[in-house]
Amino acid sequence: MVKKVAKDEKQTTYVYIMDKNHAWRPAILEDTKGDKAIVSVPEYKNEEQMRSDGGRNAKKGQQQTIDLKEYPSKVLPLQNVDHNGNLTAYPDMVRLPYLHEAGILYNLKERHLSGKPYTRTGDIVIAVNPFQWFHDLYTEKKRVYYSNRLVWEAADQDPRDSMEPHVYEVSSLSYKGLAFEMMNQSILVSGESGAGKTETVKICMNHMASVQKGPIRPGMEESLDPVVQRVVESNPLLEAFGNAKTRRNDNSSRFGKYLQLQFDNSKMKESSLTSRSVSNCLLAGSKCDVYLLEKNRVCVHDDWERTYHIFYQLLAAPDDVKGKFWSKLKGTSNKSFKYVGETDTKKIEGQTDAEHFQHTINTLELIGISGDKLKTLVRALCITMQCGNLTFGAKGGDRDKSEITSKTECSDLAELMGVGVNDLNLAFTERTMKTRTDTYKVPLNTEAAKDAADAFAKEVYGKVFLWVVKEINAATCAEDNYKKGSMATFEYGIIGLLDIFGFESFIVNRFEQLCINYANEKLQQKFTEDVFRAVQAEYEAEGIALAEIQYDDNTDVLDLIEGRSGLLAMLNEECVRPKGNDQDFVQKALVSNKSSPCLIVNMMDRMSFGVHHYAGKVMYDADKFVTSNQDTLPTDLEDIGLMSDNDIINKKHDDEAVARAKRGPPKRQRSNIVAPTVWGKYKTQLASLMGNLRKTNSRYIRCIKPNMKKVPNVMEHVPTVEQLRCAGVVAAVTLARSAFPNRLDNSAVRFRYSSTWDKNAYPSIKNNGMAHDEALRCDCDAMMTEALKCKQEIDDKGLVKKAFVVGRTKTYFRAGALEYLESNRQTGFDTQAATIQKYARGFL
Ligand code: AD9
Ligand code: MG
Repeated sequence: MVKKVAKDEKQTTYVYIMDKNHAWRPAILEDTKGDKAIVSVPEYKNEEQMRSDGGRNAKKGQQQTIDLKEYPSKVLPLQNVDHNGNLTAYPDMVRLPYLHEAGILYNLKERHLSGKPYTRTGDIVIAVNPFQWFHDLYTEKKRVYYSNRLVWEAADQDPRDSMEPHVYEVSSLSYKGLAFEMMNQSILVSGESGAGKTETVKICMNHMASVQKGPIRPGMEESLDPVVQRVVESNPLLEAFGNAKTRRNDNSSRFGKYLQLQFDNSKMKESSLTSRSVSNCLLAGSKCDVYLLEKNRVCVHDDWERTYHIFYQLLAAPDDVKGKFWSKLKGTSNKSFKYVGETDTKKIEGQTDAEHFQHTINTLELIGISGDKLKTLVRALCITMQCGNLTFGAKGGDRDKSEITSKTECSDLAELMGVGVNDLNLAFTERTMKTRTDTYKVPLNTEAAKDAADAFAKEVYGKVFLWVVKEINAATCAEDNYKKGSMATFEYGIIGLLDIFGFESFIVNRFEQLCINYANEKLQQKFTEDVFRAVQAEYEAEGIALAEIQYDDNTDVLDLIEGRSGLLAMLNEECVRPKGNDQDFVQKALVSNKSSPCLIVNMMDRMSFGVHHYAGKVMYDADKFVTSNQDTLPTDLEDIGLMSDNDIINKKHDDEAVARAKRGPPKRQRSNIVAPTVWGKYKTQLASLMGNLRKTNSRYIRCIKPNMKKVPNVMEHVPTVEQLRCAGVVAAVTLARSAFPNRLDNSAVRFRYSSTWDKNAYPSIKNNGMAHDEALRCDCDAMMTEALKCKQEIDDKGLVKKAFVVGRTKTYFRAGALEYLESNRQTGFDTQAATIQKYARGFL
């Protein structure tokens, strides 16, 4: 509480107070009277002063009285000030003397403004997007430094204590986990749009490709293995097809991605932690699963935004190149195609569209897409763009019927697809209806015909995207490399990198936002499980005292979304009902979930409902939920696609994760299958992703977007705090601080360290009537008390804080303790003389 805060020499107590515009701002505690705190709020000339001063040098400003009973968390003690009264920023926030949201905010801000984008909280790395490249952070020297220290050198304690936090430590530790602990790994990168997820994944991936080279010594030759090159190069290719300029990010990923780096670790079985002179765990390939491409963007985008990069790239190519793919592409520009349109954007990621195109073509060739295959791909892109140029008019003056009025555009499209003009015209302007006994045609009006053209374009682009992903996978996956004979045995371990859209809450939220937020709820559940539940439950089971931890459990929200009568079930039901509609979906969902604490009813609007997500409340507009969820293209459009001579669009491409999740042989008879809904497929994909992630050891990188203007050296408090809350960072820091990072079974402790221990001193020998488990515990406690005496600390109250705790079945070690024991164990084996005890005493 406020009265307990540390006082500086002048006996002034500095605190943080909650403030609407700044989230938290420094203030001076003048007095406390009963439940009231009287604070004065310093006036700052600028943000810079507020950053480091903490209220010491600013003019004393207005006084405020705060009712602490009513707002218990409105005043928080100030922390981290040095003797000059300036804020000190901690690289690892687990060490923050005062731990709260304001402390974390100012700590991150101080580091951000000093050019340090990465901060650690235990094992989680927080990456604040600097919006400027600190090239020094990503040099070969830096990469080698992290991998050598964290992977290749056996350290006697956690070397991170003396290292600046970096995402390279996450990649290094994941590699180490795979190579030396033989456990599959994953790195889960999250954050809102533009926070830096994709860049972070690229940085980690490039690092991983270099860690695998083994310990690097000065003068060692640099070379890029062709497998590594293909894997690294596949990224920009995916971005060309799946990224677009949005308001929030010039290079925004419009799909989710789980990239699995496959390492051949068959040789690792023979090696051990101590033989780290060469790398035996080599990158053998990669495989990528993709989620929810934003197909709408193919047809419409805001004026400020763009459709997918690849279209601009293609249209910026030289005429002679364009002409080789399709003669009519010569002389075209962005404005020749309505879906594309003019753009003010000159460069993306520092390169023009024309430069990007060259790179894209080179990479396509690298993965084997050239010649006719490349032509097929480019022509499929042309088909997509060409659909947008079709215009429709009423047929013979009848407004219920339509025909294509842009005859040239139509014949160009027919030529591109290799179908008849008439067939094409009918596919867009009529709909075939089937009853049990009859098949008949219904004409479409111009609006419906235009919608059909858009739907077809989206379908074609969706197929193009999945085809590109499949081709990349075929060129990079370890299975194929094995077949090609470049691997000795087919056995590999995985490091998965997840780059998936962060939580979204806009003024109007639609079906897509619900899908995205659903994925985030699932990931949050895993984060919660990983960081909180597992440790808490384990400590409880072990009988170890743990400070009460506050965290948001989101199972209620997940029940509301994916439960038996939840939103998903209700929407799917509405999609198969003949007259299913958005409003009925909302009303049914509200009735069947009325007891859910997470559902928000909107009395003013029957088309609206809200969800209390873990990251906050979001109101959804159910307009087009039913159609967005139906993934079936009308048969006329599907058939015209299958009739095309273009090999990308005349086949069905299923998302790999969905395909894998489906059991049994593929069913060909369309009429016998109930079409899966978008959400149904997505749920299957997510379940498969979560299943895969659960088999890995996960590490987390939380990306923060410090300001919405995308400029360097600015941290806006309110959005930053919001992101910290969404990411569960505050709660995670609390936990990491109270947790013990390492643990070993009690039996393993007694076995591993017994060679350096006088067995006659075992408490269990002295009292051999002890039960087995009890004997183990007593022995471990006695051994470790002795062995880790030098690692114990004296806390603020003068009490001894041991470096370990013995639980019912396991011994828990504070940071550095286990590494210390390990290093001494090896010494003990070698010399047969030096005991841990002696070694330890030497330190005292
Ligand atoms: V989205 O959800 O795909 O819209 P991301 O992936 O979170 O988003 P991205 O990685 O694309 O964001 O980063 C956005 C921009 O921030 C980049 O284009 C860079 O200009 C900038 N960025 C991100 N990370 C770094 C970094 N480590 N150093 C410098 C960075 N700039
Ligand atoms: Mg991205």
